[in-house]
Amino acid sequence: MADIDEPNRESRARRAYTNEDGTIRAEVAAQRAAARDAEVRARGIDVGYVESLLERVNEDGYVILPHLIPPETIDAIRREAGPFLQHDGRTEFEGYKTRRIYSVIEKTFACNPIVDHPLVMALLDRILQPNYLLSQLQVIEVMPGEIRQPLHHDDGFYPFPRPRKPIGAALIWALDDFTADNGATLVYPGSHRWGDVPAAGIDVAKMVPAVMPAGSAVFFLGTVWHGAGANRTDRPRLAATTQYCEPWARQQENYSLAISRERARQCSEKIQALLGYSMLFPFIGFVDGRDPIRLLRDRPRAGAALAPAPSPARKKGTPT
Ligand SMILES: O=C(O)CCC(=O)C(=O)O
Repeated sequence: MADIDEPNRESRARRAYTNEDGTIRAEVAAQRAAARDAEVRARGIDVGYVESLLERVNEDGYVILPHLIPPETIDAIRREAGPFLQHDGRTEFEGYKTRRIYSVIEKTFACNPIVDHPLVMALLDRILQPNYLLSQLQVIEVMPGEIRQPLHHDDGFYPFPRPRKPIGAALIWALDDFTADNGATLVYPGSHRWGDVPAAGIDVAKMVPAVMPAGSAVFFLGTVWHGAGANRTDRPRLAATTQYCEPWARQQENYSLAISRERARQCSEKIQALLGYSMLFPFIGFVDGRDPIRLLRDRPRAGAALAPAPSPARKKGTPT
């Protein structure tokens, strides 16, 4: 008698993308890498350049990316975000002479070009798992007289001992020229390799200010110790930060609540995925057993909001 399960077993084998020990199969990894490089080339970026930047990141934990955005993008951020920069920080970490905007995409789309910047995506594609997430987007204005921010590393609140792989990566985008005097971010080269150390033991004199012209960004791993420098000038230092995390980690900003679906619908597909309209296949991030992108694509029918909750139905298989 024929084994009626055989065809299913075959198709399962065709779909399996992990080895029995849970690691990604070599041919699947190779296909993914080829697709990733093709996408990088399609965006007009030299794969060799991306690799050279990654070498710096592996060595130092960070790299400065010069001239990433044009003056028009900076002007738009300044114009649209400026009116929201009204309140000084509430803690030493936020900075009592520092102004910040959170939930930025709910307030302006002007920062969107930095969120899904092609070169940044190309770097993150090599560092984090597919469908990594945006964890924070802020505009930060360090005012004259601000003192140095407490030193930290951005994935420090995930409770895993160091040394370890980063759980995220971040950029500080210079929207004014960053100088050693106006609060350029201080980074500690090589600190991504450290074990667990107390911030008080770090020798600030060995930190390097990310001096760079407006429109550039410093890219660093979530394990790199850093902090905004003191602003000893009489002018504010404007910046933005984009922070990303693994798709299995919780985002710092709760974007499913902070950004409305109407705003998310107006973002690029990449930003939608970064906000959380994406999954780490097969089980992380699904909604009603399916890919959450459907929430943006399937518009509710008129009156749907008034409809009674659907009765539970048996579901089969994994989210698609
Ligand atoms: O503004 C800066 O230069 C760094 C800010 C930062 O690291 C943070 O707020 O987490």
